[in-house]
Amino acid sequence: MLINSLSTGMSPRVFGFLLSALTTVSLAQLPATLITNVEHRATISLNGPWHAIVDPYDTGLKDYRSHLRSKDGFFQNAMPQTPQDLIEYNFDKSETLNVPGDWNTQRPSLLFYESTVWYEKSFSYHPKPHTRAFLHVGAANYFSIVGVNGAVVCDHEGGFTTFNCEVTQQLREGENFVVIYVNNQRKPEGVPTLSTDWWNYGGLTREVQLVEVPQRFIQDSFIHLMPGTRDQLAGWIKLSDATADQRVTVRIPELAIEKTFNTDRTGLAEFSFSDKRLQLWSPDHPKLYRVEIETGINELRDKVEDEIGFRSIEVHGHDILLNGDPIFLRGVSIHEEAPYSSGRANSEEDAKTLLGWAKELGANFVRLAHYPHNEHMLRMADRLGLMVWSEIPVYWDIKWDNPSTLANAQNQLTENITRDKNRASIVIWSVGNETPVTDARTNFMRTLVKTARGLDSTRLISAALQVQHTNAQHRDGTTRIIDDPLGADLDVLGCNEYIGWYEGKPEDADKASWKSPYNKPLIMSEFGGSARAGLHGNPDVRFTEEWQEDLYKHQTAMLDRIPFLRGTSPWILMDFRSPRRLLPGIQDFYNRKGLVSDQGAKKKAFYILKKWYEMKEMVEHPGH
Ligand code: GCB
Repeated sequence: MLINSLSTGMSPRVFGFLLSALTTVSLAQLPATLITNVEHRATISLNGPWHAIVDPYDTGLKDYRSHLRSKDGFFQNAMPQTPQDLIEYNFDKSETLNVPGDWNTQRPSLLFYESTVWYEKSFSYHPKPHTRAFLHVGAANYFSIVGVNGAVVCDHEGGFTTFNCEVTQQLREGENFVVIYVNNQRKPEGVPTLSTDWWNYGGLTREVQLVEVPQRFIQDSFIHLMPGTRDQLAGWIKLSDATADQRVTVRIPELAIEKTFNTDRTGLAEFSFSDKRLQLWSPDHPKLYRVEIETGINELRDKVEDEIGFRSIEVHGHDILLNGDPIFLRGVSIHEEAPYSSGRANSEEDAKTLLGWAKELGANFVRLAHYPHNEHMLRMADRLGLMVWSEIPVYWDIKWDNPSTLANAQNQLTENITRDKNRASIVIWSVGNETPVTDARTNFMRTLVKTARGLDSTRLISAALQVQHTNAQHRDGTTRIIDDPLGADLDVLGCNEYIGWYEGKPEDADKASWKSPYNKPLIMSEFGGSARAGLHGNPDVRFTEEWQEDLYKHQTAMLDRIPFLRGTSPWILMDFRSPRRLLPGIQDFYNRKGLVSDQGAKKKAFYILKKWYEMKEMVEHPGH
């Protein structure tokens, strides 16, 4: 959580209360300092090589005996001034790691490393008059502390969300340095907790930049199609200061729209207006408009632009409606893992490859599992016309009773929604995956559902549930019942099932039928099985492409018989690294459930799913 905040001149609680009643996205819980749409701001990149000190004992942070936090630590980036000085670290003489990038795949010795690395980068800077500067970190897994020129400026918990801290006061003319402590130790109370089925990549895994803004700037904005309408836009613009009567202009040049609004005393300008010429965003027509927002004059002038699509997403009984029309979500799940090279994905190129494969599969939907992905993915999904399920890493069995775990999950959810709320592609916020049903868990998850709804009432809320096949309560002969009590709180039911892999044989799907007590759409958010690309044999031999192919044949036939099914996101697009997958010669630390191997080879099951999706599309749009 951030320890640096902008001054609004009002307590965040009061400020939030004033706004929450008014807006579709409530600002009540938005992180006070997060600057959004950084892609379109004036930035100075700090990407590239950073000096890195591997510090498994936290020597640079903690006292050697008490292990309490020491005063200065390596943030000082100290250098001996005389030959007598004793300083037992040296950034300049330390080897570098590339940013953005996980440390695990940059040095063989760090592949399994789970502890601390200190990053240091020196750069020259020229402070500009009337300009504020923020250090912006795309993601640092898992816990990080940021120092600038020896002063600690902020810390952050959560490995997949963006944060920034103001550094205007710390920066100076000429040479400057940033030191960032990053620790990826798994913690029982963390989000995620100790056990995951993905690699615990550590480091500054996304871009690091300095963002320059005027003294008073456009901190955040949201513009969207008003639910229930086809031509009405609504939203708000939030200035960094709580200042009334500031003029804010919204322009959409392609529609010759120019509207001016005034801020209220909290610095917020709310608006709505309609335009009959509006073309809506959809997978078939991923129309984006350039939207400009401007405020202030002279040195207080701030202008940002963005490419934004407008669409509505609703549910009606078992149906999911996109722009008012029923749609089947033909999807696939994706981890944020780089094609061909492994390691964390973080480039436009990676996004193009991964989402390009999804398109080739015939998908109109992707589930970005199990945590918020980098912004390139969302912007690419906007452009390619892929609907997105976005998720936070509330995964398996976390500390449901621990208030700080809940606060942490809420904060990650809030940061996720804050960064991505203007992406038309996102249609679902998911609050977690396969969380075992207990009262404590359901209360925890309900709080997250409320948080998401409070922040954004324009999207659907879901979670990937699990029907415990071993638990007789959820079965009635061969019928599986989606009776998780959390279903009552969700707009869309997500369900993970592994008939034919963890449970029984692929052909068992032929006898399975599904029931739900809820009058809601279901997305089968996971199903699948493992195959090592290139391993062929009989369909009854595990890990062959033929087993996986056969499984997809039986699965798709079963899915066709679920009357309330409105989407699928099988597990998973591409093989990904996992420390839990130990089988030599087959897994070698990879989860092999990919339809595509980590080297880009398409497995046989890819084509089964592709054929099924083509058929689904034909049924939905005959003549397409
Ligand atoms: C699941 C999890 C996913 C795993 C997958 C598997 O149910 O949601 O994170 O990777 O199963 O392969 O076992």
